[in-house]
Order: sequence, then C-alpha cells, then structure tokens
Amino acid sequence: MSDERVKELLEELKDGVINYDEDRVIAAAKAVVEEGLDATNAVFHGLIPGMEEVGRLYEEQEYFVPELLMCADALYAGLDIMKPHMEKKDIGIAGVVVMGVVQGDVHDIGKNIVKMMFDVAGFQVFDLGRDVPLDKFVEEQLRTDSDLVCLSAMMTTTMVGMKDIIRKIKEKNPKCKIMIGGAPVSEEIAENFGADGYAKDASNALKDAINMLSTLRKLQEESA
Ligand code: B12
Repeated sequence: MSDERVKELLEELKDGVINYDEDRVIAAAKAVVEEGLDATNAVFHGLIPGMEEVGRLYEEQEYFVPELLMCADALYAGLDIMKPHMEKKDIGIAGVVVMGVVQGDVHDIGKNIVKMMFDVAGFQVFDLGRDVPLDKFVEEQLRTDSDLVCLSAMMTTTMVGMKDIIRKIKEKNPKCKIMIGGAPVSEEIAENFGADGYAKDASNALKDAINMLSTLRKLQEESA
C-alpha cells in the first residue's frame, strides 16, 4: 500500500471519530482490513488520535456529553472491525490479568485499548468492565489467581477508590502485582496508593506488565 493511501486511511479514521461519523469510520476500517494496512497501526495512529482530539474539544467546550458519546460509538465501530485483524505477538509469557474501571466511573475507552494490547500479546484477560464495585476486583483476583490486576479511573473522584482495592488485594495476596492508570493518575499517585506500577498509555502498560511478569516468574522459579 502506498504511503499516501496509508495516510489517507489514518486521516479518515481520525476525522470520522472527531466528526462522530460512524459510517465513515466503518468504511475506512473495512478498507484497512481489505487493503492489508496493519490494524494495530490504524488503531493507534488513526482512531486514538481522533479520540484525543475529541477530549481537547470537550475541554474547550466545543463538544459536550452527547458529542462525546457519538464519538465513542464511532471509535468502537472501528475497533470492532479492526480488532480481529490485529496481529498476535508471541512474547513468551502467559500472564493472567484482571482488569476493570473502578466504581462510579464509566469511562472505558482507555481500559479497552489497554485490554486490546494485552489480548494481542496473548495474555488471558478477565475484563470486569466499567463501574466495577471495589470488592469485585478483590474477589476476581482470588478466583482467577491472576498475576496482575489493572485498575483504570478517569476521574479524580473515582481514582481514590483504587487505594482501597490495592490495600485489600495486597492483604489477601501480597505477590499479586497491581498496575493503575487513567488520565488523573500519575507515578506519584501510584506510589502513594501502594500500586506496583503506573503507565501513561497502553503500549507502556504492556511493556511494564511484561517486566513485572518476568520478575514474578523468576521469583516463582527460584522458590520452586
Ligand atoms: C469520552 C469521555 C467521556 C465519555 C466516556 C465514554 C466511554 N465509553 O468511555 C462520556 C460522555 C460517557 C463521559 C462522561 C463523563 N465525563 Co468524561 N470524558 C471523556 C474524555 C473527553 C475522553 C476520555 C477518553 O476516552 N480518552 C481517550 C482514551 C484513549 O484515553 P484515556 O482514557 O486517557 O486512556 C489511556 C491512558 O489514560 C491509559 N490508561 C487508561 N486506563 C488505564 C489503566 C491502566 C492499568 C493503565 C496502565 C493505563 C491506562 O491508557 C489509555 C490508552 O492509551 C475525557 C477528557 C480527556 N481528555 O481525557 C473526559 C473526562 C474524563 N470526563 C470528565 C467528566 C467530568 C465526565 C462527567 C462527570 C461529565 C458529566 N457532566 O456528566 C461524566 C462522568 C460519567 C461517569 N460517572 O463516569 C472529566 C473528569 C474530570 C476529573 N478530573 O475528574 C474529564 C477529564 C473531562 C474534563 N476535563 O472535565 N466522558
């Protein structure tokens, strides 16, 4: 595919999300699949930059909640088409992860992008969805015996719930690693809440998860 065509499709995806034009996103996503453009590239350089621009428009009060919802629908329409075509990578680590957006918070786009990265890397992800009661994370970690729990929050009000979840999980299972993320979260907050890690975006989340799981596997081998 020519560089020009790649650029054109990425722009279509981005503009389609910004203009909440679901049909346009669907047409571009189908073209990505049919013409063989790398679907991961299309998601990360087309759909996500579109949603980032939507965030900016909301902050500038050009967009309001109804527009946000329509933009999110357009983004999800594109993801549904391209996700099955994202190439699986073999990273040689079979990680089990529990993931969700904390209670009171329905912002799930970021969490779903992180989940997608983990799926592609071959992790087994137990996705609890959004607005997840705090104790549900603790129960699911114990039920699945997951290596890692990923918590997402997009509001300063809901972010505080993470501290409670981290404390409860660590009490029951100190070996379980916990990573947190979302717009209001920072390295400092993660440290303060007692999390093992923080990542600012989905690719860093995967990198950090791989590092954490490699360390965990080494410790498990040593103690076996
Ligand atoms: C889209 C959106 C919505 C949509 C959400 C649709 C959906 N299905 O998700 C809707 C319209 C529902 C919505 C509602 C509301 N929203 Co809103 N929303 C946004 C917006 C514009 C974009 C968020 C987004 O999707 N970004 C794109 C994704 C790709 O990025 P991301 O979420 O940041 O995720 C990345 C990283 O953060 C990271 N990450 C995310 N999770 C995790 C987890 C882990 C473990 C790791 C490692 C990394 C990680 O990786 C992701 C991918 O790279 C933001 C503004 C912004 N700039 O963020 C406001 C924003 C989050 N919303 C806000 C508010 C206030 C609200 C409402 C209260 C508005 C209202 N008056 O009703 C409601 C709250 C509803 C609720 N109870 O949750 C505020 C929060 C303010 C605050 N600091 O508390 C923001 C910041 C806007 C603002 N500046 O005021 N919203």
